[in-house]
Amino acid sequence: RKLADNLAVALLADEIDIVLQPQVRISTMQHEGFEALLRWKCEGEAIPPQEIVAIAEGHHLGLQLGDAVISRACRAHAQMQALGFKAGRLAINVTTAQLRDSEFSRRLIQLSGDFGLSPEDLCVEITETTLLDRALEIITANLEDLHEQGVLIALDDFGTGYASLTHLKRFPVDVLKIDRSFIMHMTPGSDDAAVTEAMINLARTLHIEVVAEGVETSEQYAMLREMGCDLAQGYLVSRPVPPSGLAGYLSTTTKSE
Ligand code: G
Ligand code: G
Ligand code: MN
Ligand code: NA
Repeated sequence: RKLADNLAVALLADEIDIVLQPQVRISTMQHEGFEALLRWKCEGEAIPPQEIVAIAEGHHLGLQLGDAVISRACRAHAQMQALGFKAGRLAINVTTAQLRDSEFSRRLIQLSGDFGLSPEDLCVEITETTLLDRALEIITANLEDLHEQGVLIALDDFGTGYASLTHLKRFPVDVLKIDRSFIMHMTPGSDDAAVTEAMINLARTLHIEVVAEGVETSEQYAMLREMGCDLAQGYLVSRPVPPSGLAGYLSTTTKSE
């Protein structure tokens, strides 16, 4: 199909883009890091990231796309570090298909190392469906290897899927990202506020760090602070920033050395 052909060409031409959305530590309001988000326009039309991933995986381009995102994100991170900024941790979304490759862990460390990043600079974001996959042995081996080397493992979109509490104990999950559908409708006394607080308390019990996604208002931020949530990501902090805008963003939030 046309989209798949264009995507294959874009991958060869290194035309896959990313934007980076900042995360801040709620208690101090200090910059903590970025999540890399895929962006690609086909003939002027922006294709949603999940659709890009689905097209790629339907045409044996999934690993190539994944590597392109990793390279782009690490390049942007390395450029910030070279300019004297503390870019912080770099979170990258990773699919089940990527983690089914027994070489994934080794390749991520290698690729990011080529850009001067160490494992401690990285966070791998997975979704709950990855933990329910049939190829669980390879996936678990990849996650455990990454975790042991110092890469953080984050469970994305938490609360929307079918992962159970046992998954949090069975897998090396370091970070929980509470899905923005909970944060969006969170008003004092609401069910969503109660559920969010319960997820935060659960994570704390298991010594897992919590990120709230889709934080748009200072009211939500204040409630999350009250609940003991660790990190916030969302339009209140910043929209996703293209690599060309990172220095500008970091110069207003952190001190260079
Ligand atoms: O950036 P946006 O809000 O449109 O992202 C929509 C969804 O696509 C999010 O759930 C996000 O996790 C996912 N996504 C964004 N970038 C990537 C990527 O590089 N790889 C994968 N697998 N998913 C991504
Ligand atoms: O599922 P994931 O968290 O990886 O996707 C993040 C997506 O959510 C990004 O595409 C980003 O553009 C979008 N997003 C980030 N912050 C906000 C926000 O505060 N409000 C809304 N509505 N969307 C957001
Ligand atoms: Mn994500
Ligand atoms: Na999400």
